Amino acid sequence: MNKPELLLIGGATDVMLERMGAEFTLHKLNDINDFDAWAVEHGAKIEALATNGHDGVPSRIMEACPNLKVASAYGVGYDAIDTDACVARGIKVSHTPNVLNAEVANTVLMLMLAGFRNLLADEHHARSGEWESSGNAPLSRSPDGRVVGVLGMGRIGQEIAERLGVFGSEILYHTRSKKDLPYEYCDDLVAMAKRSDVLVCITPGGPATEKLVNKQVLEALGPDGMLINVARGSVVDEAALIEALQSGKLGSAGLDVFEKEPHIPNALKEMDNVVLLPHVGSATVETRAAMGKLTVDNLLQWKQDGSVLTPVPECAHL
Ligand code: NAP
Ligand code: 8YV
Repeated sequence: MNKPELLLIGGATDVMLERMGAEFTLHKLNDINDFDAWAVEHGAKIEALATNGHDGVPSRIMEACPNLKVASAYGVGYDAIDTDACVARGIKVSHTPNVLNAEVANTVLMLMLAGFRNLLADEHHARSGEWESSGNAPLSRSPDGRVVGVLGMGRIGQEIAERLGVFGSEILYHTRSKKDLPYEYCDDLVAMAKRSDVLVCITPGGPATEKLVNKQVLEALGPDGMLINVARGSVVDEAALIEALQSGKLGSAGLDVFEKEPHIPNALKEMDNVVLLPHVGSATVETRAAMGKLTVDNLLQWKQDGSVLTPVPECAHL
C-alpha cells in the first residue's frame, strides 16, 4: 500500500525519523537542492508536514503543496505559523503543549538563580585565578522571598509559579483574563512591574503580545529589578531593554529569546548584568524526546483517523 507523503522542515531526532519513515514516504527539505523542481515533481503529493516553532509553515510550502492536510509542529509556540491561512486551506495544525512545562520552568529558575547569585562572575572569579590573586568575590543577592510578576499564566506560567515555591516567592500575574488560581491577579502590567523584583515573560509571541514589555514596564521594574524572558523575543522591546540596562533604569536580565534569533545584539553580549541563553528553554534530551514523540503521535493519529491529538486552538474545529 502507498504511504502518504510527508515533508520534514528542519531537523528531527533519529527516533522521530524512524517512526515517521515507517508510516510515511519522507522528503527532507534540508536535502532538497532545487526546491522548484522538487515542487513540480512532488509538491501535489505531500499531505503531511513536520515542522518546528521557528520555521513554521512558510507560505511557499503551502503554495507548493496544495494538498497539505496536516502540519505537526515540534514546540508549543506557533507564532511562526499563519493559522488563518492554514484554516482557510483546511490544514490541521498541531503543537506540543504541556510536555515541556517543567523544563521551561526549570530554565526560569536557572536564570533567576544565575542572576541573583552572580553565577557567571563567580565562576569566572574561581576559574581565572582571581580568587587567589585578588581575594574573595563580592557578595551576591539571595533569590529567596522575592516578589515575582509572571506575564502569562498558562500551562508554563503555572508551572513556573509552582516551582518558585522553593524560593518562597510571592507570585503576581498579568494576563488578559483573570484565572481561578491562588495568585494575585494584576490587570495593569506597569503596576505589576512596579511591585515586582522579577518579571517573568511567558506569553505566546505574535502581534497580540508584541513589545508588551516596553520602556514604561522596564522602568517600572526599576534599578534593582530583573527581567526574565523565556517567551519570545518579540514580547520585549529589545532596544528599550538595552537602553534601560545601559542607563541603570533596569537592574538585570536573563534572556533565552531574542528579536532576531539567532542574532543577539552586541550591546547585550557586552553587559555583565545579563545572562544569555541560545533559546534552550526546552532543550534537554528528555524533554525534546517527549516533544518529538508528541509531534509524531499527532501525525500517526492523523494517518489513522484524520484527527490530531493536540491541535492549536485555532484549528480545533477542523
Ligand atoms: P498558554 O498555556 O497558551 O499560556 C499563555 C498565557 O499567556 C495565558 O495565560 C494567556 O492568558 C496569556 N496571554 C496571551 N496573550 C496575552 C496578552 N496579550 N497579554 C497578556 N497575557 C497574554 O501557553 P504556554 O504553553 O504556557 O506557552 C507560552 C509560550 O511560551 C509559548 O507560546 C512560547 O512562545 C513560549 N515558550 C518558550 C520556550 C522556550 O524555549 N523559551 C519553550 C516553550 C514555550 P490570557 O489568554 O487570559 O491573556
Ligand atoms: C523550541 C519553543 O525551541 O516550544 C516552544 O515554543 O520555543 C521551544 O520549545 C522550539 O519551538 C523548537 O521548535
